[in-house]
Amino acid sequence: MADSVEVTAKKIRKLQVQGARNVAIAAVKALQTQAQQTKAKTKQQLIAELKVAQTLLAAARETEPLMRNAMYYIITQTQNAETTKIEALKETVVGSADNFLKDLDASRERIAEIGAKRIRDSSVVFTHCHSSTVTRLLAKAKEQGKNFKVTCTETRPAFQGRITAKELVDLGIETTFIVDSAARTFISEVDIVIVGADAITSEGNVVNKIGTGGLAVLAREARKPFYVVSELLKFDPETLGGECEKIEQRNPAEVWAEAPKKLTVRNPAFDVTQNRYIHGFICEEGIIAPQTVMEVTRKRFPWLF
Ligand code: RUB
Repeated sequence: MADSVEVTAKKIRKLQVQGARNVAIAAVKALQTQAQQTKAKTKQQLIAELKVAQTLLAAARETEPLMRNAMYYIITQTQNAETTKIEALKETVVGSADNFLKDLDASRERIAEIGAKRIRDSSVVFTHCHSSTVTRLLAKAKEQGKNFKVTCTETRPAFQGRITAKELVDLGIETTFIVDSAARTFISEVDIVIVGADAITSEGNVVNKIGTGGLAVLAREARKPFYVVSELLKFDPETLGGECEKIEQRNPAEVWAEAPKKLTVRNPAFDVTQNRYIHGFICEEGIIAPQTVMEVTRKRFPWLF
């Protein structure tokens, strides 16, 4: 059985589970565990329990709409189930969670297939942070026998770029590792920039690891195409109602543990990349323009709106 809701929330908070997709998968599995272990006797009690879990998990990282959308889907399926029998409802939670995870896998595979076509032989790809979706796309291109190199940033302060670098080296991809502030120096040597996403807004902007927005501006200046790979379910429906995507502010000690007492250290986890810097979203429906993301998402996932 997967970790409990409490253990999962703690792991997510501490970045032991990181990346939007991995966070969502962990949360979905935690809801399954909750349903399997529940002592609830009525539908009302079970739903109430799931909602407490939903609040706890969502608060573990606030810039993760994929996790929120996943939990919303599972709980809504359970609420809408035409039964009050507790065993059947538990099965609904587990079954809809399994379906969600299966679809998520299929989406990533489709994204990898579509995106791999943009990796040309002898090209250099630039990426930032660690996105399991980007890694899968690069792995797919490598499986297809393409010969390319990757440059990746270390991604201060939590060094997720090291995860990317290790994965790419293990895949046999020639990889160059640089400090974040060297991005401008190396951007002229690359052919394409590909990053992941944590959130997509109704305007087609992207929220991703801090530094992504600056990288997009650099890519524009250097005339390099900048692509975002993302499952459409990273779309945040709340942004349609006027809410701004909340940017998680992490512990300043991650930046400098022994900082002087009177120093202000700030540590936002993410930033916003505006749609005008994005060549395209590589998603499960194809490569689409930022301005169309909301409509494409609405068509594929009407339950989200
Ligand atoms: C990770 C990050 C990733 C996205 C997409 O930030 O910004 O680019 O989450 O990842 P953190 P994926 O390490 O703070 O979670 O493609 O795996 O969903």
